[in-house]
Amino acid sequence: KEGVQYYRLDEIRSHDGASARPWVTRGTSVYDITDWIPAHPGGDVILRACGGSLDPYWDIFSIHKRKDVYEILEEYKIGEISPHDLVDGKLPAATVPDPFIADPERDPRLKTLTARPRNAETPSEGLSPFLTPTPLFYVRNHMWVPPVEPNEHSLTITLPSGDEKTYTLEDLKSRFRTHTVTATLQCSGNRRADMTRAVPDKGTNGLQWEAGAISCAEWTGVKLRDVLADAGLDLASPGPDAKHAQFEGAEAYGASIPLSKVLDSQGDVLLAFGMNGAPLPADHGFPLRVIVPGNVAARSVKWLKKITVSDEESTTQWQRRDYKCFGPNVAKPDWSKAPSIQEMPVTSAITGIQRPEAGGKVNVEGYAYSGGGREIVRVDVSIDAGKTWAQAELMGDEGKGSKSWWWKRWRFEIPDEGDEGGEVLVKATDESYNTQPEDYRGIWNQRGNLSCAWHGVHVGPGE
Ligand code: MTE
Ligand code: MO
Repeated sequence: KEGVQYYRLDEIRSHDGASARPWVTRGTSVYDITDWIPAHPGGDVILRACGGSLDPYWDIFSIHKRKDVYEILEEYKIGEISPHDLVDGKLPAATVPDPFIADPERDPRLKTLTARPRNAETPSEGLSPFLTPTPLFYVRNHMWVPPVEPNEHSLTITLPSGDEKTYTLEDLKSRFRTHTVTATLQCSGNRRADMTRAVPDKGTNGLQWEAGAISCAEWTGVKLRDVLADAGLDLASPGPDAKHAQFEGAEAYGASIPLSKVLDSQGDVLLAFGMNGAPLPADHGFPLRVIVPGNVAARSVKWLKKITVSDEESTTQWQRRDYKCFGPNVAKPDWSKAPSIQEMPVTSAITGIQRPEAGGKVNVEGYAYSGGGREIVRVDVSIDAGKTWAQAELMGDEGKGSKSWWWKRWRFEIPDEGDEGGEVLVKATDESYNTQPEDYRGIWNQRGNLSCAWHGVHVGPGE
């Protein structure tokens, strides 16, 4: 074509995320996006695609597949990929990067919702023990598992003063006291499918998790407050600009928590390198993640690279948008008007039903959990639609940590299920006497967050 500038793939590759002028391709077009990067709403994540094709990334971030985004990109077009590098007018598959190259093999027993990125819930058998077997721990990845070299991995901490300090993994392991904390992680979308079924006229947006976007493990690491003190933060008077601890993962995910949670000597916020007595697996943040016990799992940032102590919350969409709740009447939320979810409300679920071979009693079991380290004090079960209740037996599990950061397992025997069986309902109460709402109409929100109404499962012959 007349006047078209063509570029070879070798040259495009040299304009990667580390170069002075990063380029990307989309289809067969080439763009110099140097001037767009500072304005990119998703931040630096776009650098990952530079030097190659945007297409596999836009397949993940499907938000980009819109006319206005295409138009913005067109402003930066500088030419076309040379026909010498195309086969049948297209880039050969081998030259298109696979963002998921470092994703590990997964246990086939996990219940997969999406494979790329990996989102999978713990199956019933994994919800039964107090500590979830690591291969069955639920996985919630917004993007790919970032490739990391443990020997090269480091953590940089920036304080409001501008002071910066970088730690290798070895520094963290050798220079600080190691602690082990038992903590349940729960996704804000756990049990979203229940809300969707209960309010079918409105539905919810997001992954349709059943009751398995929750798991419990023993985490080993060093206390973030110890490391912040070493980095130069005055824990007793951190100053007016020290309000939030922002965390960044190696792929692009980020979130923050109030600094008060870190400073609390009973807050138990860990920089964790161990899970259930072994190194963290790739899916759960290898080699380093933050564990924020008692808070929504979205704050426990995996593949941790950077911590910034700041006067404001993390600016990511995961802090400022997605993980918030609004009234059931709100269709288009003003995101700035609600606080980010941190401590989650009390919830419970039925996760297993064991029926004896010939008649007899039916054993029902499940979990109950509350945020903020609030211990579960009671689990109530009803087999007559909530007219009468009885108490389930709480298992005596005890974890490690300053507060009750872990779930409580419970079991209940149904004396006689009758000929037809029926619905078993469960609700839990925490130490602050918070309890679960009866149904979903009053807590419905479009994102389907904090879906925590009474849980019901049909139990009966033939189930
Ligand atoms: N950290 C990074 N870097 N990337 C992510 O996608 N997902 C968050 C949180 N930390 C996420 C992350 C969310 S929403 C949840 S629920 C938990 O990780 C899930 O932790 P898990 O995969 O170890 O169960
Ligand atoms: Mo989550």
